[in-house]
Amino acid sequence: ISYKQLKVEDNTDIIMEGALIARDRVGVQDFVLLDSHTSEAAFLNNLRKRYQENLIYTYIGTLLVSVNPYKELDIYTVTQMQLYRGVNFFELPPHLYAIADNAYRVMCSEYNNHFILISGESGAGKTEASKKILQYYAVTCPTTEQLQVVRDRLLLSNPVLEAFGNAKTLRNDNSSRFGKYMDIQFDFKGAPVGGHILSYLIEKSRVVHQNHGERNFHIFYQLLEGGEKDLLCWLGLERNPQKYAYLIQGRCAKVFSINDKNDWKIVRKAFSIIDFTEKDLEVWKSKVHPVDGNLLLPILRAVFVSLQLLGVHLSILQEALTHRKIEARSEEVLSPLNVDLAFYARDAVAKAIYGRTFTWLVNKINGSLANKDSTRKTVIGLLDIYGFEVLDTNSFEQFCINYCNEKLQQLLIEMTLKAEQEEYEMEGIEWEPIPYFNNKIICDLVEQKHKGIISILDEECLRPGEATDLSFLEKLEEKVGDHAHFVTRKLADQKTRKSIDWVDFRLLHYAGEVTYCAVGFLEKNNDLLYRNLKEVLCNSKNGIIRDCFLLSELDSRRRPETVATQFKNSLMSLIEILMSKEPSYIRCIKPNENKEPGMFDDCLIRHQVKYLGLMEHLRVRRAGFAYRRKYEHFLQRYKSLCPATWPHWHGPAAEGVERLIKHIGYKPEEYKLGRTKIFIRFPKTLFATEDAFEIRKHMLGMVPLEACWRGV
Ligand code: AOV
Ligand code: MG
Repeated sequence: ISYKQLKVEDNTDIIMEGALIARDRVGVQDFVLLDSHTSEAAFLNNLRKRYQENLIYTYIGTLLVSVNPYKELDIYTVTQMQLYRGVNFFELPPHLYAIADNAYRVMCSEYNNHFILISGESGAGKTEASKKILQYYAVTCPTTEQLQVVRDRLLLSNPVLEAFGNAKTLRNDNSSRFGKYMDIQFDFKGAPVGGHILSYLIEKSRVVHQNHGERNFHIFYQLLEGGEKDLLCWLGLERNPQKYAYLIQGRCAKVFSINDKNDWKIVRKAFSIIDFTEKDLEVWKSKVHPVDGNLLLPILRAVFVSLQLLGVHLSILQEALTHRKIEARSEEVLSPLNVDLAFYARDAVAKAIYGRTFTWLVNKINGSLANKDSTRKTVIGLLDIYGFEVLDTNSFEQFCINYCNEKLQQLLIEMTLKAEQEEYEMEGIEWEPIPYFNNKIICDLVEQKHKGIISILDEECLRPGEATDLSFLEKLEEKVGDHAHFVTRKLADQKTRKSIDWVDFRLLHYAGEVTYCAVGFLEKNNDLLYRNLKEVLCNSKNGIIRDCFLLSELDSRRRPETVATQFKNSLMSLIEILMSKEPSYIRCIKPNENKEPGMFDDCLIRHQVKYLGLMEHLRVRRAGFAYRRKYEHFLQRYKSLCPATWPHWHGPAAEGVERLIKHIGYKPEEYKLGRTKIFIRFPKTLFATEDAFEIRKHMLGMVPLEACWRGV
């Protein structure tokens, strides 16, 4: 089949692998081509038709909409990858690979940085998409034997981070419980030469508590199921997860869709490739002597093993877990903890160790991905973050996760809907404004200095002993009670009919209403680890624990930033990183709540289409232009197509472009000339120009023709 045959024309049938598939059955591959582009019903209809034919990807211009198939599809093979390599965006059926390839090619030709933002609610397919994109680059980018190590490390960083950072939730059996932004660095030849990962707020409360039907992080179950006998013996662990209170609160240690034993093998292999030394791996072994189970009561045995693993003395840890050091008139007094507080202290230690070891792990991976040579590199960033989440009981963690999703939605609005319209205005292109919901108002409600929910929460955290979760709730009512997106029981009657508990507050998020239970907000935001426990960990004999708890922390008298504020700041800097790069977007949709293949739940999907702003996006896109480029870039690329501009054009670039497009015969309805850019309405106009350019390159002896057609 020839390359040309694969070309998909507007509204005509798609010829794919020799088979003619009627458009009626499979819908259109770009929503922009729908006859009735303003109708939500037509939009859903198209999405449904395609989904039923296993066509899970559809474009809105250059944005990719993906619907989770919940089954393995035969579209991620190496052959498929090769097919998409170097091919113009709209010439093949929509795919993640087209998005990945497009970002890559623009990066190589314009030498700029990119990111791919993958968004959607929990279980919609973000993590799978990000892994598949990484695989695509690993397979299709040029590499050398030397660079293969980097490639393997990039790929294998995933199973390690997933083992420690993902867990089974009610929404998703492999739910990301941390946010991840990964830069893949490329050299001037376009070879991946390194990477860097930023991680965001891991949900460490899961270490000590899981809701019904949920699990702790995968790694614990993998270790118990797959860990070698010697290793478990060293760790003083038994295979049966039922023995461990931290692992069975959700009552589902075993999950049908997960093979913990196998996953453990992958993680172990990954560790060796990611350059973990045996010394690092001693996190599992640190001088623990096998414990004779017959000699000790189980509880004492557990304490004994923990002590050795943590590298601390029994008496010191015992005291730290049962007492609190209080400073009174420059004297330190030890005050005993009651049972509840002692449990609290124990949980706080477990959470702190897990959270910080996770950061240590990310740093370690970054060390192994780092490219030390100083030549200039370009990057493609992949953002895969925890999706919007509504549970039966929503706590501080959901508040942070949903706030993060609000921020990403805001970024998307800023960079697409708003930017698109502002650009037309700036460029002097005639334009009918399209209304859309801007969720900035909700972001402000959460993050505004002094007035936002996070500030109010922080203020309450500054009043230890006096403030409670309820006083926080009262402050919220007082300060943001009249905000259109905030509801409490006191205010519920005026704003909503749905009942609400007296400890709850409700936020009307862009993606729907979420009721948060205020209980635990103060404690989780403070994230307090008693000083004497910190001292114990800072003085640990275990190198990794010491790396995680620096002695310098003990000297600092400064109050550490609260969890929410740290998170807010890290998101702000993430947004800054992203804003400086060229974006591509993938919007993932969850088709049903049952994780079931083939089931297209109209109501659920309509809701997502709505809050993701896909209709607005389509309207903007439909009314707009598929492609735009600065005059200088456009002229530089295509100047060989016109005798007046080849080999050099000495006048202003805009005039050069005008001469050029007149020469190649653009019709007036196909383009518009702005102040600094040319705007091209239809992809096919650009394809024709690209084709002419490829042939011209061949004629000029720059490239053999086969390379132009990429071997098809
Ligand atoms: P998420 O990343 O968006 O949720 P995942 O990417 O983990 O969701 O997808 C959830 C599950 O859906 C996966 O474990 C797969 O079983 C299935 N799935 C997703 N995409 C595909 C695909 N392209 N092909 C086949 N199966 C797929 V969260 O991390 O919960 O927000 O925090
Ligand atoms: Mg995920």
